[in-house]
Amino acid sequence: MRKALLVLVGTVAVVAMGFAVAGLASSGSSTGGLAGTSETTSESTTETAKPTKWATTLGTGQEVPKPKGVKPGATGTFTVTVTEKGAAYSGKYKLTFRNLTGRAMAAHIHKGKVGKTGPVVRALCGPCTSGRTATVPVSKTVLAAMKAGSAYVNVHTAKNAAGEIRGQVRKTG
Ligand SMILES: [Cu+2]
Repeated sequence: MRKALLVLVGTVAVVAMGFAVAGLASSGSSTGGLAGTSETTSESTTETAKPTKWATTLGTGQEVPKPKGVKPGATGTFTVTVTEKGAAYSGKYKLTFRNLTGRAMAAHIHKGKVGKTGPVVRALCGPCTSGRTATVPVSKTVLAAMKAGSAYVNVHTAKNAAGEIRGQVRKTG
């Protein structure tokens, strides 16, 4: 009889300890452990999606072929912030230019190395006004070209239909 009671008490103690351990484990996992790990994961995902900044200064000297009848001080700037948007990207850009031979008929992002010409991979505007800001889709191809230093922006005029000022896009942030 006494032995049976001891066994019963022992069992209760073990069960109680079991609850205590289970309680610790569950409170531990909700405050630290797993929750902490998943927070870290989502933070690093956010970092991957952090917008990147790109820019270039456009000039007549970088244009290929060499533009004709250019004015002194013909120049421009292009900046773009690229943000991940689902499976694709969007780019908020600003384009400025001055001292061109005429109206800016069009501006594009082209794929091409310094000194080389290449196809348009993103139309920016046409005709264009200096100081323009807009948000456009940026494909993975365009972003890859930018990352590889193989993307340039140029502005076209009637006199220099192939492009009057140009700049190679570089990462700035
Ligand atoms: Cu162009």
